[in-house]
Amino acid sequence: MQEKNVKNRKAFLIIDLQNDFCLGGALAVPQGDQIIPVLNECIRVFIQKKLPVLVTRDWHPEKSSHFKEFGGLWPAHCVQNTKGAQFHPQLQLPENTIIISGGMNPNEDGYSAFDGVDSKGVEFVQVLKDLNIEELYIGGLATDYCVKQSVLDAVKYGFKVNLLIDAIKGVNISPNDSKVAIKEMLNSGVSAITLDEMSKQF
Ligand code: VGL
Ligand code: ZN
Repeated sequence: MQEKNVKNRKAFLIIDLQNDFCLGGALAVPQGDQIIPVLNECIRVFIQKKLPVLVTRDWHPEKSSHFKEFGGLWPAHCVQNTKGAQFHPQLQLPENTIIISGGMNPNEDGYSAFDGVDSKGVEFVQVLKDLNIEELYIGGLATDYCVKQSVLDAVKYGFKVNLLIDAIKGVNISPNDSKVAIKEMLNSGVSAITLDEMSKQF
C-alpha cells in the first residue's frame, strides 16, 4: 500500500519503457534495453522505502500527426493496445505502479509526462500533488524527447528533479542530441545522479 500523508516525498518516474522503443521495436532507441537492469534496481530501492513508482507510456491513436504518414517525424509506434505499446517484459514494475498515458491527442507530439493522465483521466501534476510528491527521480526513454520534456516540465512545476544518468538512452537523430539534451536539463537546475549514488542517499 502507498502511504499518502507524508510530506516531501520522493517518487520514481520511469519514462516510456515500452517494446516499440526497445530492440526489435518500431522506434528502437539504440541500447534502450540496456537500462532495464538499472531501472529494476531503482524500482527495488523505492519499493523497499515504500515510495511510489510511476511510469509513463507513449499511447498514441492510430492516426496521429506525430507519425510520418500524417506529417510527423516518426514511424508509427506505441499505438494504443498494441504489443509495441506494452511495457518491456523485463521491466519489473510493482503491482501498484501508477500508469500515466500520454501522446493521446492526435494533433500533438505529447512528449512530456505532464501532458499525460492517469487511468481516471487525472492530470499528471495533480497525481503527484495528491501523493504529496515533491522530488522526482527520473529515468527511461528517450533522453532527447520524452525524458527531456518531462524533466524540464517537472522543474517548471517546482519539483526537485534527479536525473538518473545511467538509466536513460536517447534516439540521437543527430549524434550529439542526447549530450545536448542532458546539458539543457542540467542547466535547468536538475541534479545528475547514478544508481550507486542514489542507493547511498536512501
Ligand atoms: C518518444 C519519440 C516519439 C519518447 C516518443 O518517448 O521519447 N520519442 N515518441
Ligand atoms: Zn511517440
